[in-house]
Amino acid sequence: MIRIPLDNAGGPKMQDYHHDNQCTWCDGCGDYGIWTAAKRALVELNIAPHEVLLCYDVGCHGNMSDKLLGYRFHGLHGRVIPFAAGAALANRNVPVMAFGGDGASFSEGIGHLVHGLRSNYPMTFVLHNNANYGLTLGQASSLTWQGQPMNTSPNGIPERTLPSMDFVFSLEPTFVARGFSGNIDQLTEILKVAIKHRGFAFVDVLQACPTYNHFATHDYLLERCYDANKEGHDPSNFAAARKLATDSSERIATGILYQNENTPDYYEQLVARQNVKTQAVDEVEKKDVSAWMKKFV
Ligand SMILES: Cc1ncc(C[n+]2csc(CCOP(=O)(O)OP(=O)(O)O)c2C)c(N)n1
Repeated sequence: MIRIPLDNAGGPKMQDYHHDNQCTWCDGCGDYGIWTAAKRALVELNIAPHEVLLCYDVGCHGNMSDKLLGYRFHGLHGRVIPFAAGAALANRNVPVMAFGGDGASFSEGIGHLVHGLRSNYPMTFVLHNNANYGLTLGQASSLTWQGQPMNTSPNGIPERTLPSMDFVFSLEPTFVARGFSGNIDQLTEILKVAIKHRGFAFVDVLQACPTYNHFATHDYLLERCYDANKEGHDPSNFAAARKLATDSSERIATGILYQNENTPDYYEQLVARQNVKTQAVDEVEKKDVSAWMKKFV
């Protein structure tokens, strides 16, 4: 069911974000759910495609850049956070969403994730967590369960699974949420809050990958995921949030796990930008640097 609020009758519609490009995702891929929730969240926040920047890196998830309109940047594998952060700091009037896979974000791009979290850049980061490297045909990522047979490691990999949520919480995040690609209603609500967050919003989305992930399947997630907010979890309680996020042995807590709107974002802490009315992009101008260059020749 597509649910568009009546009060945005004159605002953007779901179809405004639609592109006719054919989807390359497999049938049953969780990316369909994330795509729909992202579209719905933007529409329900009355954000039109020309008012948002959507950033992607290489991966199955990155192919969403062909399917979801908006200003889009599709960059290198694992590098989505730096270029999205740069854009978010250059123009604070445009909300920035970055989408990354678990392979890229917890291996090639893990350094960027560290600095995204500690810097509290004003942006939303959506982790497409299918627990494997999907686009390159199902290699084990650092979030694949240890010992799980995968395409290039039929005996499983010896490394321990990276405790991603414990790692994220160790960096004192200001916003952590977890969604499930099979619960589009809840994910829409999570993304709406994340997009409005003051700093770096980390949204872990557990997603089905029917082709390569035969362990945390759609049914497995459906059975275990529950809405922690509906069960009374208070997102201002850091210790409780960390405990809920990291203990998924029996049931998997989803929803807004931690939210702190009191910490200034990176830009707000830049002394040089205080009381500056313009955006950095407004200040771009051509300068003649030939006199300075002469010093180097
Ligand atoms: C630095 C770098 N490392 C590896 C690759 C090859 N590569 C491209 S996509 C991809 C898999 C992406 O997996 P993930 O980030 O988990 O996203 P998914 O496809 O599962 O959505 C890999 C390994 C690359 N392009 N660049």
